Amino acid sequence: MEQSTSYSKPDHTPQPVMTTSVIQFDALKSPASSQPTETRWQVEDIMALFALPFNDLLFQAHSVHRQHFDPNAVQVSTLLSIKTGGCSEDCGYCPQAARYHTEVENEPLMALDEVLAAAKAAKDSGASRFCMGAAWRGPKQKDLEPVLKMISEVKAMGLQTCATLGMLKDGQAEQLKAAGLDFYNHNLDTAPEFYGDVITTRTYQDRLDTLDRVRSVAINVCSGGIIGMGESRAQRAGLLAQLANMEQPPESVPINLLTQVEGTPLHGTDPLDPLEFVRTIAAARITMPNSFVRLSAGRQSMGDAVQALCFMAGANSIFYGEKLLTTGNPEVEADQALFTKLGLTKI
Ligand code: SAM
Ligand code: DTB
Ligand code: SF4
Repeated sequence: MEQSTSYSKPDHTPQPVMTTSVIQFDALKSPASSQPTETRWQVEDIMALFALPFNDLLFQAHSVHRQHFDPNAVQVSTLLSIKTGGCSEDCGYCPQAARYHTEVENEPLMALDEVLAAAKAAKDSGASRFCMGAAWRGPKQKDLEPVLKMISEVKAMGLQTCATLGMLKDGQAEQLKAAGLDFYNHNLDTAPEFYGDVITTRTYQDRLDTLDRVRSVAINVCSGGIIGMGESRAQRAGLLAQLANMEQPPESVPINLLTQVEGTPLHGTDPLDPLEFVRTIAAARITMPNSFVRLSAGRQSMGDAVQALCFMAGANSIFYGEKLLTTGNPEVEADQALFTKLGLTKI
């Protein structure tokens, strides 16, 4: 296919350093930026993928998937909302924004022992990564300190650690790294042109700046978006182009289907055709062949057949456990039955 020839695999091979000093290469190399530095994928190329006959798109995506990953292995992460509700931001999809009237209450930061109990339960059910989410615009220093302790203790239990705490300021990524954080989740959410229709209290550039801070300390980047917010297909392609054209695309790309919550501005949006969601997963797989593509929010409304198509299209990660942050997710037993039916194993 033409599209696959336009993709050039990023070369991460360290180049020789012309110095006799003891400084290591990594200390000299500037960190990969989240700003697009070259256009590996034009939005039109991605639109052309979306426009392929469904079988051709899935075949291409599945072929790319097999070249880069075990097609029957799915990474499983469990989410915990360590600080729920009362958020100052105006993200139009989010039940945790204080300004919208939803059933979510403003709760204080969870205690360390409760977080560790949830992490142990996640590990016992087979999760390999534990992701802690907070309904903040960004962490204040007094908030960050107890979270650093949670990260180091969860890591000591033998789980990979992930956090999603909002925008980071200078010095905060360094503290997270020192605590043992493996992944930071911060989504671009949508294409730059549609972003202002959904969120006004922080900019696209703010998000890219946070991703740069995460990259600069060598924490793995987890960044994706939400599909089904009323964006156009070109805007879905635009989100993928932003992610795929990063100097180093995210290691993990969550693709969320909007979970519509009563009281949020996006409640009542026309539901997306599930096959368009599968196409988005396939296009993410083709444009970011080395990334884990996570089939994230929205699985509860999909049923087994649509989820199976997503795995075929190259999704190889899920959130596992009955709850996402404030909304529901399939029961662990249902996921276990699905994995057995599809012959999938957990990473
Ligand atoms: N407050 C932090 C932030 O926004 O960066 C971290 C938590 S926030 C809830 C994490 C992500 O969850 C958002 O960026 C968004 O992509 C996703 N999300 C929130 N509400 C959602 C919904 N109703 N449906 C799908 N995804 C949602
Ligand atoms: C991501 O991309 N999806 C997760 C995680 N990162 C933090 C969150 C989904 C939230 C769905 C709505 C809720 O449960 O509140
Ligand atoms: Fe706050 Fe995050 Fe929800 Fe936006 S997505 S309102 S920043 S919790």
